[in-house]
Amino acid sequence: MLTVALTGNPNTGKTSLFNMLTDSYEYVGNWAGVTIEKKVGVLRNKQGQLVDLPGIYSLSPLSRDEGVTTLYLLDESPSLLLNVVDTSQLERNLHLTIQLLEYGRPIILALNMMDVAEQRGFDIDVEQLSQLIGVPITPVIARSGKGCDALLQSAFKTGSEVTAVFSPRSFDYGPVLEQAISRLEEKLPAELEPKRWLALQLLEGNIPILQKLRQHVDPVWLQTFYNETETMIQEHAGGKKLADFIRDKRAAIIGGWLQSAVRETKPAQTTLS
Ligand code: GDP
Ligand code: K
Ligand code: MG
Repeated sequence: MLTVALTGNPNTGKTSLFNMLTDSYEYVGNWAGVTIEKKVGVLRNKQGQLVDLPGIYSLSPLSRDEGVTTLYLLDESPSLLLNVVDTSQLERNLHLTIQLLEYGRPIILALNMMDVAEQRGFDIDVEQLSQLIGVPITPVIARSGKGCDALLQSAFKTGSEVTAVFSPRSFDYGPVLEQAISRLEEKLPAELEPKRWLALQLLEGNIPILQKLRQHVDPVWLQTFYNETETMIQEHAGGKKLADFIRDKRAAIIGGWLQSAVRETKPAQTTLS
Protein backbone atom coordinates (compact mmCIF):
# COMPACT_ATOMS: atom_id res chain seq x y z
CA MET A 1 0.00 0.00 0.00
CA LEU A 2 1.23 3.41 -1.01
CA THR A 3 0.67 6.54 1.05
CA VAL A 4 0.70 9.53 -1.25
CA ALA A 5 0.73 13.04 0.23
CA LEU A 6 -0.83 15.76 -1.90
CA THR A 7 0.99 19.08 -1.49
CA GLY A 8 0.95 22.41 -3.26
CA ASN A 9 0.24 26.12 -3.08
CA PRO A 10 -3.32 27.26 -2.36
CA ASN A 11 -5.71 27.14 -5.36
CA THR A 12 -3.53 24.95 -7.54
CA GLY A 13 -6.24 22.30 -7.95
CA LYS A 14 -5.42 19.94 -5.09
CA THR A 15 -9.04 19.24 -4.21
CA SER A 16 -9.99 18.81 -7.89
CA LEU A 17 -7.11 16.37 -8.30
CA PHE A 18 -7.96 14.56 -5.06
CA ASN A 19 -11.47 13.95 -6.40
CA MET A 20 -10.14 12.71 -9.75
CA LEU A 21 -7.63 10.30 -8.23
CA THR A 22 -9.79 8.79 -5.48
CA ASP A 23 -13.25 7.29 -5.53
CA SER A 24 -14.07 7.15 -1.87
CA TYR A 25 -13.14 8.80 1.36
CA GLU A 26 -11.48 6.48 3.76
CA TYR A 27 -11.40 9.05 6.50
CA VAL A 28 -12.39 12.61 7.16
CA GLY A 29 -11.32 14.23 10.40
CA ASN A 30 -9.23 17.07 11.69
CA TRP A 31 -5.52 17.61 11.90
CA ALA A 32 -4.37 17.76 15.52
CA GLY A 33 -4.66 21.22 17.06
CA VAL A 34 -5.98 23.04 13.97
CA THR A 35 -9.33 23.68 12.31
CA ILE A 36 -8.40 22.25 8.94
CA GLU A 37 -10.16 19.16 7.73
CA LYS A 38 -7.99 16.11 7.17
CA LYS A 39 -9.05 14.11 4.14
CA VAL A 40 -7.71 10.70 3.24
CA GLY A 41 -9.05 8.91 0.16
CA VAL A 42 -8.57 5.52 -1.46
CA LEU A 43 -6.79 5.76 -4.82
CA ARG A 44 -8.92 4.71 -7.78
CA ASN A 45 -6.95 1.51 -8.34
CA LYS A 46 -7.38 0.60 -4.64
CA GLN A 47 -3.64 0.19 -4.16
CA GLY A 48 -2.93 3.15 -1.97
CA GLN A 49 -4.26 6.15 -0.16
CA LEU A 50 -4.10 9.85 -0.83
CA VAL A 51 -3.72 12.42 1.95
CA ASP A 52 -4.82 15.98 1.17
CA LEU A 53 -2.51 18.48 2.91
CA PRO A 54 -3.35 22.19 3.40
CA GLY A 55 -2.30 24.58 0.63
CA ILE A 56 0.94 26.41 1.49
CA TYR A 57 3.51 28.60 -0.26
CA SER A 58 6.36 27.50 1.97
CA LEU A 59 6.98 24.83 4.58
CA SER A 60 7.81 27.60 7.07
CA PRO A 61 4.35 28.23 8.42
CA LEU A 62 2.83 31.65 8.88
CA SER A 63 0.04 30.16 10.99
CA ARG A 64 -0.72 27.07 13.04
CA ASP A 65 -2.81 25.71 10.17
CA GLU A 66 0.10 26.01 7.78
CA GLY A 67 2.31 24.08 10.20
CA VAL A 68 0.32 20.92 9.48
CA THR A 69 2.50 19.98 6.51
CA THR A 70 5.79 20.36 8.38
CA LEU A 71 4.47 18.28 11.28
CA TYR A 72 3.18 15.67 8.84
CA LEU A 73 6.59 15.41 7.15
CA LEU A 74 8.33 15.18 10.54
CA ASP A 75 6.08 12.48 11.93
CA GLU A 76 4.83 10.43 9.00
CA SER A 77 7.48 10.29 6.28
CA PRO A 78 5.04 9.45 3.43
CA SER A 79 6.09 6.99 0.72
CA LEU A 80 5.46 9.50 -2.06
CA LEU A 81 4.86 13.22 -2.39
CA LEU A 82 2.54 14.37 -5.14
CA ASN A 83 3.33 18.04 -5.64
CA VAL A 84 0.66 19.92 -7.59
CA VAL A 85 1.80 23.10 -9.28
CA ASP A 86 -0.10 25.77 -11.16
CA THR A 87 1.68 25.76 -14.50
CA SER A 88 0.65 29.34 -15.20
CA GLN A 89 2.55 30.41 -12.05
CA LEU A 90 5.53 28.10 -12.05
CA GLU A 91 8.01 30.61 -10.69
CA ARG A 92 6.08 31.09 -7.46
CA ASN A 93 5.03 27.44 -7.11
CA LEU A 94 8.46 25.87 -7.42
CA HIS A 95 9.71 27.37 -4.13
CA LEU A 96 7.72 24.76 -2.26
CA THR A 97 8.95 22.10 -4.69
CA ILE A 98 12.57 22.87 -3.79
CA GLN A 99 11.79 22.50 -0.09
CA LEU A 100 10.14 19.15 -0.79
CA LEU A 101 13.13 18.00 -2.86
CA GLU A 102 15.38 18.93 0.07
CA TYR A 103 13.20 16.79 2.34
CA GLY A 104 14.14 13.81 0.22
CA ARG A 105 11.18 11.46 -0.09
CA PRO A 106 10.24 10.29 -3.61
CA ILE A 107 8.30 12.99 -5.40
CA ILE A 108 6.35 13.46 -8.61
CA LEU A 109 5.05 16.70 -10.06
CA ALA A 110 1.60 17.31 -11.50
CA LEU A 111 1.73 20.32 -13.83
CA ASN A 112 -1.86 21.40 -13.38
CA MET A 113 -3.78 24.19 -15.13
CA MET A 114 -2.11 23.30 -18.42
CA ASP A 115 -5.10 24.86 -20.22
CA VAL A 116 -4.54 28.18 -18.45
CA ALA A 117 -0.80 28.07 -19.12
CA GLU A 118 -1.47 27.46 -22.82
CA GLN A 119 -3.94 30.32 -23.00
CA ARG A 120 -1.33 32.60 -21.50
CA GLY A 121 1.14 31.52 -24.14
CA PHE A 122 3.54 29.40 -22.06
CA ASP A 123 5.16 26.62 -24.04
CA ILE A 124 6.60 24.14 -21.55
CA ASP A 125 9.20 21.54 -22.50
CA VAL A 126 7.99 18.99 -19.95
CA GLU A 127 10.77 16.49 -20.72
CA GLN A 128 13.44 19.14 -20.25
CA LEU A 129 11.89 20.49 -17.04
CA SER A 130 11.66 16.97 -15.65
CA GLN A 131 15.35 16.40 -16.35
CA LEU A 132 16.37 19.70 -14.79
CA ILE A 133 14.33 19.24 -11.61
CA GLY A 134 15.11 15.52 -11.53
CA VAL A 135 11.58 14.24 -10.92
CA PRO A 136 8.84 12.68 -13.07
CA ILE A 137 6.38 15.28 -14.34
CA THR A 138 2.86 14.74 -15.69
CA PRO A 139 0.88 17.58 -17.29
CA VAL A 140 -2.76 17.55 -16.17
CA ILE A 141 -6.00 19.48 -16.28
CA ALA A 142 -7.59 18.51 -12.96
CA ARG A 143 -10.86 20.27 -13.75
CA SER A 144 -11.56 17.96 -16.70
CA GLY A 145 -9.54 14.94 -15.58
CA LYS A 146 -7.15 15.11 -18.52
CA GLY A 147 -3.82 13.43 -17.70
CA CYS A 148 -5.05 11.96 -14.41
CA ASP A 149 -4.66 8.33 -15.55
CA ALA A 150 -1.07 9.00 -16.56
CA LEU A 151 -0.47 10.73 -13.22
CA LEU A 152 -1.73 7.74 -11.28
CA GLN A 153 0.53 5.47 -13.32
CA SER A 154 3.49 7.71 -12.65
CA ALA A 155 2.72 7.63 -8.91
CA PHE A 156 2.81 3.83 -8.89
CA LYS A 157 5.91 3.63 -11.02
CA THR A 158 7.80 5.96 -8.68
CA GLY A 159 6.09 4.60 -5.58
CA SER A 160 7.06 1.01 -6.31
CA GLU A 161 10.72 1.96 -6.00
CA VAL A 162 10.10 3.47 -2.57
CA THR A 163 12.48 2.75 0.27
CA ALA A 164 12.61 3.90 3.88
CA VAL A 165 15.69 6.05 3.40
CA PHE A 166 15.69 9.75 2.67
CA SER A 167 17.43 10.90 -0.52
CA PRO A 168 17.51 14.67 -0.01
CA ARG A 169 18.48 16.88 -2.92
CA SER A 170 21.23 19.33 -2.17
CA PHE A 171 21.16 22.84 -3.65
CA ASP A 172 24.14 25.14 -3.17
CA TYR A 173 23.53 28.12 -0.87
CA GLY A 174 27.05 29.51 -1.07
CA PRO A 175 30.03 29.07 1.31
CA VAL A 176 28.80 31.20 4.22
CA LEU A 177 25.46 29.46 4.58
CA GLU A 178 26.87 26.04 3.72
CA GLN A 179 29.24 26.33 6.65
CA ALA A 180 26.38 27.18 9.00
CA ILE A 181 24.31 24.26 7.68
CA SER A 182 27.20 21.87 8.35
CA ARG A 183 27.68 23.24 11.88
CA LEU A 184 24.07 22.54 12.74
CA GLU A 185 23.99 19.15 11.01
CA GLU A 186 26.90 18.02 13.21
CA LYS A 187 24.91 18.93 16.33
CA LEU A 188 21.92 16.77 15.38
CA PRO A 189 21.64 13.26 16.82
CA ALA A 190 22.00 10.36 14.38
CA GLU A 191 18.31 9.41 14.48
CA LEU A 192 17.11 12.84 13.35
CA GLU A 193 16.63 12.88 9.59
CA PRO A 194 16.89 14.46 7.07
CA LYS A 195 19.56 16.65 8.64
CA ARG A 196 20.21 19.15 5.88
CA TRP A 197 16.48 19.80 5.45
CA LEU A 198 16.06 20.29 9.20
CA ALA A 199 19.01 22.69 9.25
CA LEU A 200 17.74 24.75 6.32
CA GLN A 201 14.20 24.87 7.66
CA LEU A 202 15.45 26.07 11.02
CA LEU A 203 17.51 28.79 9.34
CA GLU A 204 14.43 29.89 7.38
CA GLY A 205 12.59 30.34 10.67
CA ASN A 206 10.32 27.29 10.58
CA ILE A 207 8.88 27.30 14.13
CA PRO A 208 7.69 23.65 14.32
CA ILE A 209 11.20 22.62 13.25
CA LEU A 210 12.72 24.86 15.94
CA GLN A 211 10.45 23.25 18.51
CA LYS A 212 11.49 19.79 17.33
CA LEU A 213 15.20 20.57 17.41
CA ARG A 214 14.96 22.12 20.87
CA GLN A 215 14.13 18.64 22.14
CA HIS A 216 17.52 17.40 20.94
CA VAL A 217 19.91 20.36 20.95
CA ASP A 218 20.58 22.89 23.75
CA PRO A 219 18.05 25.71 23.09
CA VAL A 220 20.56 28.38 24.10
CA TRP A 221 23.08 27.02 21.61
CA LEU A 222 20.38 26.97 18.90
CA GLN A 223 19.40 30.59 19.51
CA THR A 224 23.04 31.75 19.53
CA PHE A 225 23.73 29.76 16.37
CA TYR A 226 20.71 31.28 14.63
CA ASN A 227 21.65 34.84 15.64
CA GLU A 228 25.25 34.37 14.54
CA THR A 229 24.19 33.01 11.18
CA GLU A 230 21.72 35.86 10.67
CA THR A 231 24.49 38.37 11.40
CA MET A 232 27.02 36.62 9.14
CA ILE A 233 24.59 36.53 6.22
CA GLN A 234 23.63 40.18 6.66
CA GLU A 235 27.31 41.16 6.64
CA HIS A 236 27.99 38.93 3.66
CA ALA A 237 24.92 39.91 1.62
CA GLY A 238 24.66 43.64 2.10
CA GLY A 239 22.11 43.60 4.90
CA LYS A 240 19.87 40.92 3.40
CA LYS A 241 17.92 38.91 5.95
CA LEU A 242 18.69 35.21 6.29
CA ALA A 243 15.23 34.03 5.19
CA ASP A 244 15.35 36.34 2.14
CA PHE A 245 18.85 35.15 1.31
CA ILE A 246 17.62 31.54 1.20
CA ARG A 247 14.57 32.55 -0.83
CA ASP A 248 16.68 34.47 -3.36
CA LYS A 249 19.02 31.51 -3.84
CA ARG A 250 16.01 29.33 -4.63
CA ALA A 251 14.58 31.95 -6.97
CA ALA A 252 17.84 31.86 -8.93
CA ILE A 253 17.70 28.07 -9.23
CA ILE A 254 14.08 28.24 -10.41
CA GLY A 255 14.94 31.02 -12.84
CA GLY A 256 17.57 28.79 -14.44
CA TRP A 257 15.12 25.92 -14.85
CA LEU A 258 12.44 28.11 -16.42
CA GLN A 259 14.84 29.84 -18.74
CA SER A 260 15.75 26.46 -20.26
CA ALA A 261 12.35 24.79 -20.25
CA VAL A 262 9.72 27.48 -20.78
CA ARG A 263 9.13 29.62 -23.82
CA GLU A 264 6.61 32.43 -23.99
CA THR A 265 4.87 32.28 -27.34
CA LYS A 266 2.63 35.28 -26.85
CA PRO A 267 4.00 38.73 -26.28
CA ALA A 268 2.85 40.39 -23.07
CA GLN A 269 -0.54 42.02 -23.62
CA THR A 270 -0.48 45.76 -23.85
CA THR A 271 -3.63 47.77 -23.44
CA LEU A 272 -4.18 50.74 -25.69
CA SER A 273 -6.46 53.38 -24.34
P1 GDP B 1 -7.05 23.78 -4.17
O1 GDP B 1 -7.27 25.05 -3.43
O2 GDP B 1 -5.62 23.55 -4.44
O3 GDP B 1 -7.71 22.60 -3.53
O4 GDP B 1 -7.71 23.98 -5.63
P2 GDP B 1 -9.16 23.57 -6.16
O5 GDP B 1 -9.20 22.15 -6.58
O6 GDP B 1 -10.19 24.01 -5.20
O7 GDP B 1 -9.20 24.45 -7.49
C1 GDP B 1 -9.19 25.85 -7.46
C2 GDP B 1 -9.96 26.37 -8.70
O8 GDP B 1 -9.23 26.05 -9.87
C3 GDP B 1 -11.33 25.74 -8.85
O9 GDP B 1 -12.19 26.72 -9.35
C4 GDP B 1 -11.10 24.64 -9.88
O10 GDP B 1 -12.25 24.33 -10.63
C5 GDP B 1 -10.04 25.27 -10.76
N1 GDP B 1 -9.19 24.28 -11.43
C6 GDP B 1 -8.59 23.19 -10.91
N2 GDP B 1 -7.85 22.56 -11.82
C7 GDP B 1 -7.95 23.27 -12.97
C8 GDP B 1 -7.38 23.14 -14.29
O11 GDP B 1 -6.60 22.24 -14.59
N3 GDP B 1 -7.73 24.10 -15.19
C9 GDP B 1 -8.56 25.12 -14.89
N4 GDP B 1 -8.82 26.00 -15.85
N5 GDP B 1 -9.10 25.27 -13.67
C10 GDP B 1 -8.80 24.37 -12.71
K1 K C 1 -9.45 26.56 -2.71
MG1 MG D 1 -8.55 22.43 -1.61
